[in-house]
Amino acid sequence: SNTFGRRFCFTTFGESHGRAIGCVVDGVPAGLSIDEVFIQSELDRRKPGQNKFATARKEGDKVEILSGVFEGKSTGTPIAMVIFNENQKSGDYENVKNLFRPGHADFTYFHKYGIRDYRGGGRSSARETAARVAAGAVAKLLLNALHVKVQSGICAIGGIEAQSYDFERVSHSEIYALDASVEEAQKEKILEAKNAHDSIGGVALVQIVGAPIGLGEPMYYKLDALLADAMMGINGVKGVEIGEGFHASGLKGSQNNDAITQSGFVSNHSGGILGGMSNGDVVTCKVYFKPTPSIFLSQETIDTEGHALTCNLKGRHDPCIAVRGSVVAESMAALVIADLLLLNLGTSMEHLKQIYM
Ligand code: FMN
Repeated sequence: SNTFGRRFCFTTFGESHGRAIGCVVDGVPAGLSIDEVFIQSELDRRKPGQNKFATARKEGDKVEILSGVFEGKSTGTPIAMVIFNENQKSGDYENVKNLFRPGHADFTYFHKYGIRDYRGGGRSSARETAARVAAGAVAKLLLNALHVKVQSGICAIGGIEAQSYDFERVSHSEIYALDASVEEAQKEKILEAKNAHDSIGGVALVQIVGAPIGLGEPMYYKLDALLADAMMGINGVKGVEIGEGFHASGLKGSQNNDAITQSGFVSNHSGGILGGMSNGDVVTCKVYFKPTPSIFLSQETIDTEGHALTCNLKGRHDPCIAVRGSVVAESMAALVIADLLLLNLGTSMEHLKQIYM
């Protein structure tokens, strides 16, 4: 499916080297101020070609709203947005059109569908994630109106981990680093990989601040399950941790439980989620990105007819997808919370009476 969400949901369309990409966001309540400058600024954070730590593909990523907005406000009808592709270099992909690039979706797309747009990875290209960021920006507008904040940044690159998290500095960092004390070493890791014609993995941290208690639907639409679904659905994401995450499996209950006092939770190992529902504390989620599959070293592969080949890639690629990926992860978190906020409305008679009586 190309659709995500139940009440606040979106569908994306488009390929990397097609005419355009875009999304249709449905379920946006009427009367939300749609700040186009803000939506564009979110796309600008994800857009390629901004510095030596990202791909050199230059895209303006100018978003155009086609429907669902009148006199600056949402009308309760589907909001369609389009971003035209500008800087495709499809010639770069001529030599790989019949072969399977290692680490890419070529192999599985070919076997599943028997046909694929090989130019720039087609639909499997992370170019599609620009549409998610556009949809996420609308979700963020809704969250802003309800005083819920979503923030993200890079906590690790190539195993170099942040020791502290400062979300205020992320927008001033070329790699969206959360910790100034390791930023240079993290940048060095990226450049080292890039100069060796290779790539490197990394980890983004996403936080949701100010979410009310009770977001998440037991049993099968839990907040943690939904966040994992949203994050694992991002290209190149191979792991998601909530709160203490994998580390909790090595702890004792006495170390991992968050004691509760009259003034709230003493710690936040739970990552703000208990029983699949937000507990009012900061929701924390770590998103693990693999290294970019496109590297400029010779690799072994086969073609669509099964012949053994050496794969030598051309083109322009992110040396570390986690950096721009962190913006996508933040957008997906906003989309999850917007969906759950709307789903939560029918939870109790008290809610319903507040709305209808
Ligand atoms: N993969 C590349 O080979 N080159 C890129 O320049 C590239 N840029 C990406 C940018 C972002 C923001 C994200 C989230 C991913 C990027 N990827 C890139 C990753 C691929 O899209 C992804 O690894 C591929 O589709 C295979 O899917 P999988 O890794 O989820 O299995």
